Amino acid sequence: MDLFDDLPPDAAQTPIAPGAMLLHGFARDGDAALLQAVESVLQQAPLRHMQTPGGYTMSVAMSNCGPLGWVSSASGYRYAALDPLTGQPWPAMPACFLDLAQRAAAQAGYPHFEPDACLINQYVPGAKLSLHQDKDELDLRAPIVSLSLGLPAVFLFGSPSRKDRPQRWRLVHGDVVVWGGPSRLAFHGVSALAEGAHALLGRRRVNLTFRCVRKK
Ligand code: MD3
Ligand code: FE
Repeated sequence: MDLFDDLPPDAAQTPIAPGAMLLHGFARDGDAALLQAVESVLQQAPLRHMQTPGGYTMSVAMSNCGPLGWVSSASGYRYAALDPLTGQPWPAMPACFLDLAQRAAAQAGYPHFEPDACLINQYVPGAKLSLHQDKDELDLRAPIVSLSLGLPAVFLFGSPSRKDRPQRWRLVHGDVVVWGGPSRLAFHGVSALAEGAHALLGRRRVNLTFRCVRKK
């Protein structure tokens, strides 16, 4: 059962922690256009399973759009202007991505959000993301905006200290979360995706994260 089933799409928002706001179903209306833009980006910059510096292959498949993209390899994590797979710049950020990210950030109290990177994560059942911090971005005053599409996921949200036990939040299709202020450096991750099929995306979950990497 979904507690918010009988609310209009933009009526509900839940504070997760200081600086972190969950906007329930914020992107549900534009989902078809967003998904079409995702597929167009992925045609130019295909999903790939990156290596971690520790020598593992990530279960989440990734790509990027916008001026900078997050890449991981045996030599470390970094943001890069060129896709190492194609040697080309990452595809431009689709207008509907930027519009969604800016409207969500403004709704959560960040009116001047100008992301220069968008990481695309694709999960199939069983894929997961271990607890980590996102701290490769130079502008830590800016929030990160995340959009979930497709199968639901259990999102793990800890504090800026790894020792606290993380909270669990269920993120569903169309949910947008804005992570800023004291939450910006919190540890977070995603539990192994459960089996299922989504009406629009099928057997997968796609997550977009909008980031400000360069200082403004
Ligand atoms: C909280 N992605 O790409 S989105 C990531 O669902 C990442 O694919 C997850 O963690 C996913 O780095 C979670 C929510 C999220 C993203 C970035 C954050 C939460 C965050 C940065 C700081 C604090
Ligand atoms: Fe992250």
